[in-house]
Amino acid sequence: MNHNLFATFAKRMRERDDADFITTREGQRYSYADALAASARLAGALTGIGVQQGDRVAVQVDKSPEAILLYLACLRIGAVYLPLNTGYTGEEIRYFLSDAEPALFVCRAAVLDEAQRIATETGCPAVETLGTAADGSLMEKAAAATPREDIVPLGERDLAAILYTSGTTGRSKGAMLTHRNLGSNAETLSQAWHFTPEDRLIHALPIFHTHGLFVACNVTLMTGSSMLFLPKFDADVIFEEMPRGSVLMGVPTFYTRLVADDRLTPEVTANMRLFVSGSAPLTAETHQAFEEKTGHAILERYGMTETNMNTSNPYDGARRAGTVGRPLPGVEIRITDRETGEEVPQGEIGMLQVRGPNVFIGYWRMPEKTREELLEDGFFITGDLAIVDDQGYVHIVGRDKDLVISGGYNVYPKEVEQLIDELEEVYESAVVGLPHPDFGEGVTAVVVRQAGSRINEAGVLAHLNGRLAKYKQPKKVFFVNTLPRNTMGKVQKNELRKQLQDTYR
Ligand code: MLC
Ligand code: AMP
Repeated sequence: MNHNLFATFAKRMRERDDADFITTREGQRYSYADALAASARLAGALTGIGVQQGDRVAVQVDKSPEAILLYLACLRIGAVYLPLNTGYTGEEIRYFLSDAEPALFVCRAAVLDEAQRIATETGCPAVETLGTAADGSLMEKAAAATPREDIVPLGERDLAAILYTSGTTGRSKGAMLTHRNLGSNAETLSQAWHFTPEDRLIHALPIFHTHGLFVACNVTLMTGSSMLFLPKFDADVIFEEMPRGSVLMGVPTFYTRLVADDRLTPEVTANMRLFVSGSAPLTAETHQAFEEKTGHAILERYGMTETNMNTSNPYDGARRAGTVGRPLPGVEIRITDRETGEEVPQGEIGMLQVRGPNVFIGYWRMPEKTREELLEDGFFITGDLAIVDDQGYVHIVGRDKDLVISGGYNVYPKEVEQLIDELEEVYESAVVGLPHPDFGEGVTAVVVRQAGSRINEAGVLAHLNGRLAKYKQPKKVFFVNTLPRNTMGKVQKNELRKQLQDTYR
């Protein structure tokens, strides 16, 4: 049996033939037949460039249908797709390329010179460009290439993608996801959420993370439904499109913005059958306000880069505010004591661990990190604290990892602190997430100056600019004389969060 996920997709794509796969408001349209043909041409281009089975293809491009076709082309030939946030700076990209050693880096034309320089420095042999109007050197090569209609036979553990996720040490880890990981989750979700070929997903998420790439696109491909690709979340456009859409997937910020808008009514959402939220906690208030204004209960689910989706509120049945629902079919969870790893009694808070065909196979070239987090019995330690209630619903009550989630993007404080601490004028710093009305949590820095230093907020931010993606940069910088510490000398971030809790309210 060929475990190549593309073999599963191709079967459905052939059945759906001339039906819409991806459309845009600018008039681009790929039917499933078009997507099959275009992915074969792109696969031919990749082969011509020298990309072979198992090679990584790093991609930092603006959202476009062609980026998804490139993802499909990689699957087709067994290359490993490595999407990168468009916000990453050159310095961040240098790390990813040197760690992943891709055979090809696909970038935006505007940054080609810099990309070539970084590729040379990191030993990446090829750089191509891809634009948002089906343009760029990669598309030119695809037009001239001999299409590869074959689908490379693959085993269960062959990699489909590597997605980098930041770590508590400040060094990003590449989560290795297999064809089986992605395929099993797409199949499970399409059934759990009752997807049919008639669905039209309003796709406003970025396509370099699990949510917008795998949850949204793989579920669509699995069912042969269609997606309207929007460059980004824009409430005006969402309101215009909802009467022609059936599903919206979003991070909580999408929903807090929609709820705050007078245009949110039962009428405008009448054609929609499902609103999914995830990637960060959706507050019970937003859930309730959305239901009051539209009659739709948002379906909240819980996942991670390493695991794809683990739990989901039910399609039929109570979608309970403040919970992430029950484990998806095939996914096992257990709640354990943080110190001993033993399971705690039902109803008690503990570390959430998950196991299933959705769970990744390890961190790229980090066997020790993998052993720390992926246990021998197959359970993965999520770093999330949870309880399971008497009806089996999981409540995520906190995080054991030092992580801020801002508008659905993860920011590891360590990475920001290390950069701030590089400044000679800074003695030390602590970065925390504070309640933020729009982003859920706002990245905030608390800095202790060196004696005699006068560095201010602008000085700190200037140092981060260009080194860190914009969304990781603090929204505010505070200066204090000392950081609160416990008797072990550890900075008490809880204390800082308490003191500064009203900063953005
Ligand atoms: C943009 N900015 C952000 C930000 N997004 N700052 C902090 N956090 C964010 N998430 C910056 C901009 O650069 C800008 O800075 C300013 O904030 C205001 O921008 P905006 O125009 O209001 O933002 P917008 O473009 O509307 O983007 C907000 C957003 C977007 C929430 C729509 O960030 C988004 O689409 N997030 C989705 C992230 C996602 O897909 N996560 C899934 C991860 S997968 P300035 O200074 O230039 O004005 C995962 C697993 C799972 O977690 O379970 O799904
Ligand atoms: P990432 O590493 O970007 O995949 O982010 C995964 C993390 O996002 C999880 O470990 C959780 O902390 C958080 N997360 C995802 N979905 C939810 C949710 N519905 N509720 C609370 N936290 C969530």
